Amino acid sequence: MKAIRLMGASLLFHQQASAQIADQALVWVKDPVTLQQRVARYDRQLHWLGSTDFPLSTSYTSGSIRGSMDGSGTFWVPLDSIQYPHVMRIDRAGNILPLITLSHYSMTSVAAPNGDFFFTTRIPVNTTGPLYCLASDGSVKWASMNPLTTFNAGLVPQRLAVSPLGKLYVGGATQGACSCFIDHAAVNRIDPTNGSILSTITFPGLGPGSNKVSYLLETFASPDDTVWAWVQTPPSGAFYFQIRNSIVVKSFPSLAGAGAGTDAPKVDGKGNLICSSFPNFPITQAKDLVQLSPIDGHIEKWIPLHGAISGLALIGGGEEVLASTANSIEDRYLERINLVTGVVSALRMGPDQPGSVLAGGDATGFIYANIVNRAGDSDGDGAANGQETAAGSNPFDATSVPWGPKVYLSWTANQAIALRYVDPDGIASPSGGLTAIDLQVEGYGDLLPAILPFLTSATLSADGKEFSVEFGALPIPSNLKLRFTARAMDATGAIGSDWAVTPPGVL
Ligand SMILES: [Ca+2]
Ligand SMILES: [Ca+2]
Repeated sequence: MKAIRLMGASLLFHQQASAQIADQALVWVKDPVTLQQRVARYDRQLHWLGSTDFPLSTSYTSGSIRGSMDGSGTFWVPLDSIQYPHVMRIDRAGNILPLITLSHYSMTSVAAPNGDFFFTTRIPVNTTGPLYCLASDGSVKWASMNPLTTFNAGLVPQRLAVSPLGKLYVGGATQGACSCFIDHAAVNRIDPTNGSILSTITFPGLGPGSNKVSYLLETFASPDDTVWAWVQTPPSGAFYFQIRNSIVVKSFPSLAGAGAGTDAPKVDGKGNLICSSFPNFPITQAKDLVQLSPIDGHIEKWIPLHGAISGLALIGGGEEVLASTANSIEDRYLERINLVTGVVSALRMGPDQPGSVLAGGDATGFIYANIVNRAGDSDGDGAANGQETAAGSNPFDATSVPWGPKVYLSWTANQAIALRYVDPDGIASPSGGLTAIDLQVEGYGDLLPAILPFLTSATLSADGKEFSVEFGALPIPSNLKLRFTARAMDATGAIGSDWAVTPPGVL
């Protein structure tokens, strides 16, 4: 019961240190009448931080834009416009930096560990343009058709992935050696310094007879330096193929799970695949968040959301997901899911945020920490980004560290508040155990002292590393629509936190 005696110690908590990459998510918003596009920024708890109009009116489908984050928190955006051959950059305060002008129309992007960016392009509409390599100052290092020469099936766009060790892959469609007009998905490994092809992997389909058509739907990187290819193989569904260097090391059927909207699945710090539920087109029907095992593709988690998923991004240490969802033009949400507890908190988007869709690619910077710069320490807390995402601690918050405490907040079926504290040092360890806990209610302060009389259970795990409490029969009105934030600090000053909206969980 040591932790219980520590209630009311919230003054011990200090302000979170700021990292170069802000803990926020970028959301595209588009006016359906004027087509004016803007970017809205939201924090981890779904507070609106600000909006910035795009400098150009554009006419693309906003959800398809896959941007990439750099080490300063600037988001590099291929405009995917047939009007403007520009790459747009948005800094962490929402400012639009000077546009970068290419000779072709950029479609999708990926960031590399050395600070370079790769962009696929087109020469308007259905003709593939060169693959571009841009330096961190926006200058063009090289632009070449060479990486794409094997993709002779005439389809755009190509898919891009860069592994944590900087291996560059581009995927597309080829007619294969038979030139028999049957498209095969293919992935080329490319020399990132000059665009030459190092190897080619093709993925024949599984259809009956000579119908071996297959389509590459996505490529995306994993923290273990592999890259996934998600391949549709009509009529038998889809498969995930895991590529290491130039070899397919594993494949399994896609039991569920697709990209969200037109974006790739996301990968957490342990390599799990986080995606939307529907296994095939039309993927806009997917209303459930799914976690797949990278071992054999089995479904580890299946969490219903409030609408069809149009965008996904991991945030914080990767135990949290943000999703944009919609049931109609008007009925749209920005949702936050705790993957450990399954608790969903949603913000219903107002009419002032038309067409809201989470930015594709790296909308939060999590991919930067988990894939692009695993060796870096973006928040200066002494733990490398990759070490933090592997442990589920926040690479952009110096108070959140792999050896620090965690807390998980949920409500039971009868609406008792359940708090679970986890500390790898041991909950009661004098050197690293918990020293303070609180339960902040937005606008009201620490609720923990007030609910102490309602404590109905308290359990310390046998190994002393987990402590669970429940507060039942609380006089809390239903549908309060308040954000609750539970925090725990340990003897080293490390802080773990979780938050949720009071049931039923929609703001
Ligand atoms: Ca760190
Ligand atoms: Ca950290």
